[in-house]
Amino acid sequence: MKLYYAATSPFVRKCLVSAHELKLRDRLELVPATPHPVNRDRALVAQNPLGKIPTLLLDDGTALYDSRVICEYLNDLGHGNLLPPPGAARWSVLVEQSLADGIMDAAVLTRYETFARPENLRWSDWVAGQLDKVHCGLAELERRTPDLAHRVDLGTIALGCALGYLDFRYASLGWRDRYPATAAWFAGFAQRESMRATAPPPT
Ligand SMILES: N[C@@H](CCC(=O)N[C@@H](CS)C(=O)NCC(=O)O)C(=O)O
Repeated sequence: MKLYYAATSPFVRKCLVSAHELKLRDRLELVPATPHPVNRDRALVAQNPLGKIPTLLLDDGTALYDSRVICEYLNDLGHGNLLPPPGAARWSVLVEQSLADGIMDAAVLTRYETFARPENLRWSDWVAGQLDKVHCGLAELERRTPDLAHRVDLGTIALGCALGYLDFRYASLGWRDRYPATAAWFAGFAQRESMRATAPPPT
């Protein structure tokens, strides 16, 4: 299987951490991609019309996207338990994944606004709105941390990748001061082999 990827993408990292946890990492061939909302990577668009990573190309040519679908596919392939069986616990994990994906979306969109968009077209209120999503998301995560201990599933993996991305791109946010329970949980989760092996490159 080929995974269209960039080492900086938190959504790709979700898939790679899942693959590590499921002992499937060796089955993935990484294909570097250069996704961009304006200068679209046409080789990637040929597999995924949205031109986004992660995109997983199966051996029979089927393309799977986005990260949620890929993680669920890997979990099925590896007969894993990254998703609980149908019921309340599953909905909770899926909401945590949505919360984490939303934080990552807001952070990635802010990055595009501040680095990809020409300076004269930038809108500071829009950036402030996205960063408010990040903070409201972190506040909700802080309330949920008692439920996260000792869990490795698509909820905790996604949340770990969201926090890792904030450290990578937004170290100046200083989120640990405002969300100490989250910081304590992440200190342990970030030490997992799957997280260490997929850390973003040094800036
Ligand atoms: N919902 C998607 C989001 C993926 C995403 O936004 N990826 C970014 C890179 S981190 C991307 O490919 N952006 C290119 C674009 O927006 O056109 C997922 O979960 O995979």
